[in-house]
Amino acid sequence: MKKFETPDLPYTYDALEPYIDEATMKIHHNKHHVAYTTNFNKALEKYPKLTEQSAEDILKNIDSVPEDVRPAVKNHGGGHVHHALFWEILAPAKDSGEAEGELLQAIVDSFGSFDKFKEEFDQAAMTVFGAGWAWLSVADGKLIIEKTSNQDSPYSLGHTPILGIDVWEHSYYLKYQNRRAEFVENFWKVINWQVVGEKFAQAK
Ligand code: MN3
Repeated sequence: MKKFETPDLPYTYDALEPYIDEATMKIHHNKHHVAYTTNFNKALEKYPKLTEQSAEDILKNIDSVPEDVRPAVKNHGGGHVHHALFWEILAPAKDSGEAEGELLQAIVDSFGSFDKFKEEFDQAAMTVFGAGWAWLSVADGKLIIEKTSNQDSPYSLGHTPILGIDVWEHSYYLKYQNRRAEFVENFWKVINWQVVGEKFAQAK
């Protein structure tokens, strides 16, 4: 049976400083993400055939996962997939770049302007109640902003997330405590726009 693995970060733990601190990155990647991956694998042990799909496809087909392990697959599989995406769409501030080309055009088409998109995304990130994520996703070829609770996945809604912000408190509390707005604002400084553009090109 295939075992899913926690991917290495494509940069060092301190690479996103001062916007996302080293201590948070270490715990978030090495403890939280590793725990999601471990528990995802554990949940799949009884049904090894499921692992013939990608982790994303398992979430897309969540309704066909046997009921006894479905909650665990949803929570830990979601945690595994979402964090893998999160590390990928981040980059040191000097390498962040800007949204451009087809992605920028689609953002303007969907939201009116980049600033308007940012405003709506921030609003989504700020209004996730409790633990969850805000996403920029592709749904039926169009860009949408959406929120999910806990590790519920856009994939399970038939959407493809191309950018996401983790607003679980473990994602920012060490550095920002209750100041989620400051974390959300600083998130924009460390987005890997090249990767988001590539994800858009694949998903649209
Ligand atoms: Mn997290």
